[in-house]
Amino acid sequence: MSDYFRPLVRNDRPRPDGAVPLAGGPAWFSHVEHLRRDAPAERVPASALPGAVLDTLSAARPPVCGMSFDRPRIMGIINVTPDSFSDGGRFSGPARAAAHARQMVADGADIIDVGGESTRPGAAAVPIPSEIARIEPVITALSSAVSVPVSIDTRKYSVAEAAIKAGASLVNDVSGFTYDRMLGQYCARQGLPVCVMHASGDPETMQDNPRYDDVLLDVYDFLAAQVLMLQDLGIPRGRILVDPGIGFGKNLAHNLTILRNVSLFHALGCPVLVGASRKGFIGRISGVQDADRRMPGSIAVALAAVAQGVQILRVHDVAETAQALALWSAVERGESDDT
Ligand code: HH2
Repeated sequence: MSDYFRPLVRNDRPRPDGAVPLAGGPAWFSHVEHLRRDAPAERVPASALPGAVLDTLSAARPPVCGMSFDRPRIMGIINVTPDSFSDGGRFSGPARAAAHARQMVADGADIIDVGGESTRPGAAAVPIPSEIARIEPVITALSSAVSVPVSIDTRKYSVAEAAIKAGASLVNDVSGFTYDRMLGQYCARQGLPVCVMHASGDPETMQDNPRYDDVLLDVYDFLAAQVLMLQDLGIPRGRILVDPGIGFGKNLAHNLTILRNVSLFHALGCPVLVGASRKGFIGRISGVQDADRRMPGSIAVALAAVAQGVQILRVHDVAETAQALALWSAVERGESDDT
């Protein structure tokens, strides 16, 4: 791919004549940034875009797991791992996980993401039987405890299969369907929605000097190729979420470049998910070493992402994120229960 089009997303009202809705949602754009690897970026009006690009950027995204994308959605995180960087060990066991999930839903979570393998930098792979033993009873408990969909955060087909049988309904693969060839095939056979995330390298080594020609465009090309691969397997674009993978084989400058330009990923025609919650770059910039104390920075990043039309935020702090989104929407878009 040689031409990339990043919508310059706006949220203010009223929309001017010629404003194009972004992904059929409340955000809009009238101009895009035309990016190329071998030429400076140019600002061009939306009216000058090739028809297919304009259609992809503006078309409404179909609901995924019953979630429509007319407002930002919150994915609450439950890690049933002893070693996750922020909540490791805290929610292991079905009863504690179910209580936490119930609270997250009451606080505004639209989907709960359960993971049984830490993917923090330096983490070692977990054997499949251990990962299944961690997630299966928790997903079974969550299926009756909460009314929202549950997703399984795994790179492995056998783990996904056990999770789906236990009641999960979306597969979130941080390897972008590169780790286990059978996972994509399984999701296609089962008609499951998926989240395809970019990672450079595996968790054990991914932060050892990550390099890109152009981080934004390289991540975009990877996701574009994986979306095509998943479509070839039989998963329609409308069932695919895309995620640039903040912190996965990316240094501080890489993370910031992606976040600053995250609206580019709307050109893939799929809802965009961002998971920045409590991650290391927030600690680097804020000087806060304790991951549990990075909620304010996480919310700042979440709001910057929704300002660029990101549809799903993967977060630890659901209540705080929901409150921040409600206020942001009320101020920026004039949307509140009282209007
Ligand atoms: N980040 C983590 C895990 N899964 N999935 C998606 N789609 N996007 C992400 O950014 C993402 C993810 C890592 O964060 P966390 O689950 O909090 O920690 P750990 O991997 O240590 O369990």
